[in-house]
Amino acid sequence: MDDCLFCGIIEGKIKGDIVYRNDNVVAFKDVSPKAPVHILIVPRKHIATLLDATVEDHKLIGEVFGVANRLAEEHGIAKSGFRVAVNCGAGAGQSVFHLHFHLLGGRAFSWPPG
Ligand code: DGP
Repeated sequence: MDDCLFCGIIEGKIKGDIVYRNDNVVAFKDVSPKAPVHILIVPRKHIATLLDATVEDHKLIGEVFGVANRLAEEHGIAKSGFRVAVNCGAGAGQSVFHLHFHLLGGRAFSWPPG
């Protein structure tokens, strides 16, 4: 999608610190990290929010969690614990409307999140 920031990063039109890519998913460091490890795992397909994902997207979303596990291992946060979070909608804090999964680790997290 032309005016989408994350589509721009995925397509290489906008700079991003990419740590992983395959045919379906791209992962890059969050520009404003909230933890020592903060990576955004983003389906290449433009889906605005989690609510917009269809049954056809469920396999893709499953793949995202596999990528999260892999990146957690690679970035040394698998054993200490990590969080995968999705903000769905502005009310939940979503600011970029291209579905993405936050992979956070490297510090202790409280629950519930603020
Ligand atoms: P959310 O608030 O859940 O929609 O998360 C959006 C995240 O995207 C937020 O943590 C900051 C990050 N972000 C915003 N602009 C950029 C950018 O230009 N590059 C990168 N790498 N991350 C960005």
